[in-house]
Parts: sequence; C-alpha cells; structure tokens
Amino acid sequence: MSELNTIAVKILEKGKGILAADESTGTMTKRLDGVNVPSTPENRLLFRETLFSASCMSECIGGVILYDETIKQESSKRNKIPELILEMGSIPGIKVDTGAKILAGSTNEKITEGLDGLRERLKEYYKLGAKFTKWRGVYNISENYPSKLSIQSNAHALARYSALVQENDMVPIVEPEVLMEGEHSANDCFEKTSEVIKKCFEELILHKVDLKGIILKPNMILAGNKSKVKISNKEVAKLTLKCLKNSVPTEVPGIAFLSGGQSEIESTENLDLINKINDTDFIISYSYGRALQQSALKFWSRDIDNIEGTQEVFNHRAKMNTLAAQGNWSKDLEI
Ligand code: 5MM
Repeated sequence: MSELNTIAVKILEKGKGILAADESTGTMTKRLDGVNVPSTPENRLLFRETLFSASCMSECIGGVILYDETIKQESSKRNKIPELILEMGSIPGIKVDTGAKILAGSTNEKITEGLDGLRERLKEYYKLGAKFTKWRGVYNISENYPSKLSIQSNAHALARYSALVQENDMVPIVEPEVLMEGEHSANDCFEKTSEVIKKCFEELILHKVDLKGIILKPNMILAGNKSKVKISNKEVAKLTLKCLKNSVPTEVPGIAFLSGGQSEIESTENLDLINKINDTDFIISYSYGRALQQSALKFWSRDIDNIEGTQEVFNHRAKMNTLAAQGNWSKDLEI
C-alpha cells in the first residue's frame, strides 16, 4: 500500500468522516451573521477550537479541512491548530483553491482558481502539518448547463491540482459539486453528475494521478431544490450508488459526500441508506460542513462560553454520521 493510500484509508476507516471547516472568511462571516455573533478572528477560532477539542474527534472525525487563516492560528493552549487536531486523534487538511470565479466564455458558470503558485503554497502547508488538501469545482444544472466548457475546464484544474498535491506527499480531495439549486429532476442530476465525474477521472488519469491516493467528494443524486418532483430517500441512495458505480474507477479507496444544503437529518439518513445497500469496495462516508456544524453553531451562539454544551451537540451529530457511514443509523437514535 502506498503512503498516500494509507492516509486516505486512515481518514475514512471505521465509519470516520471529515469535518469540512474550511469556510473562507466571507462564508464564515455569513454563517456567524446568521446567528448574530460578530465575525472576528477570535470568534472564528473559538468556535472552531471548540469543535476540534470535542471527544468525537478521536472516534468519528478522521480528518478536518482547514482554511488558510485557521491552519496558522494558535489554540488557547498555545499550540498550533494542526497540532491540536493531531493530539485529538484526527488528521489536519487544508483547502487550497482560491475560490470559484466567472468562467470566461460562459458568464453563468464558474471556474475554480488557485493553480498559480500552488506548488509553493503546498510546501508551506505541508510544513504546517497538512496531510491532505481540498479543491472544489462547482457546476450548476439548467437547460444548457453545465456546459462542456465548464465540465472540461474544472476537470482539468482538479487534475492539475491533484497531481501537484501528490507530488508534495499529500492526499488530494477531489470535489466536483453539482449544485442542488434549480428546477432539475433527480434524473438530470444523475446524468450531469455522471458526466462531470467521468470527465474528472479522464483528466486525473491523463495527469498521472495515483487514484489509490485520492478521496472523491461528490454530491448525492438529488432533485433540484425547486423541482416539483421529489424522490424518496431510498431512491436517492439507489441512484447515488448507481452513479458512483458507473463513473468512479475501482482503485479509488474512499468517497466522502458533501451535504450541499441538505438538512442534518436528511444527509445522515441518505448516507445511511447508501451504506445499507453498498455492494462496492469503496469506503463511503461524509465530508460535511453545514450538516455537521449547523446545530452546534446555533447552540454555541446562545452562549459562546458554553464549550461543553456545544461539544455535546457536535459529538451527537458526528456520532450519527459515523453510524450512517457504516449503515447502522436509525431515526430513533436522534434526540
Ligand atoms: C465549508 O464550506 C466549503 C466552501 O467554503 P467557501 O465557499 O467559503 O470556499 C465547502 O467547499 C464545503 O467544504 C463543501 O461544500 C461541503 O460543505 P457542505 O456544507 O455542502 O457539506
């Protein structure tokens, strides 16, 4: 087993998943505004340190994706955040893209940037303790989208990013996110997501990326949030697994879903149903941002000094998702 494969498997072993705490300052400010907490570097750190010191970190959270600001911050005990994460039994990672910008040639779509100077930034993050990285491409579905141009250019960027990350001895998380916003059907989502993922792997192979040393972070197959026709959770699980079986090479060790705007319970339930029918060798787990943090953030905002109470809320959510990643969750475990 290669070293990168060992890291990828370790992050997702035994039902563990990933905490996506890599909100850029703009996004984190929106989240904090939403609960009336001022978005200062101190408050952003306090909330995140509260999560990173919770007991679920050792049993449930195999890896944490950090943002540039956080990886360089010091915890209240004066150790660096990546050290705190390691001490808690988890693995630190870092978001390395610099955001999605308007794609020239297709003004309604986006291309993720951040390749310029990436090799140098990766070396710095490696020294700071990162063992894995993340890059997210975004695609929207409507009559003419995603365009071939957006599918091709984002896949190319994801592959160039992945090759550079592996060159620097870290595991790339490859995140092509087909957004839930829109009127499209689950079938449209199935077709577009399959096309997007297949193109990503075509480019990853062309760029000689070792597929055993990556983690794929896709969306689940869902009907658009404005679609009149919804499908059942069982149907979501079936279509999602079918899409992965058709488009992901078997060498890939692990798949960790994004939650993409689903509620906490819905993303847990869908993950559980997928694992209940998982007949592949892929480890299928979670890499949730909102679906792991929402309740904890709400609780914390009422009293930002209530560390233990906030951790309890976070521990519960992480535990539920770790059960779901093993197909062992049921609704009556929710409190
Ligand atoms: C945590 O949010 C990440 C994006 O932050 P920016 O938009 O500020 O760059 C995002 O990539 C996240 O990691 C994934 O979308 C998964 O998060 P959700 O909330 O969809 O599970």
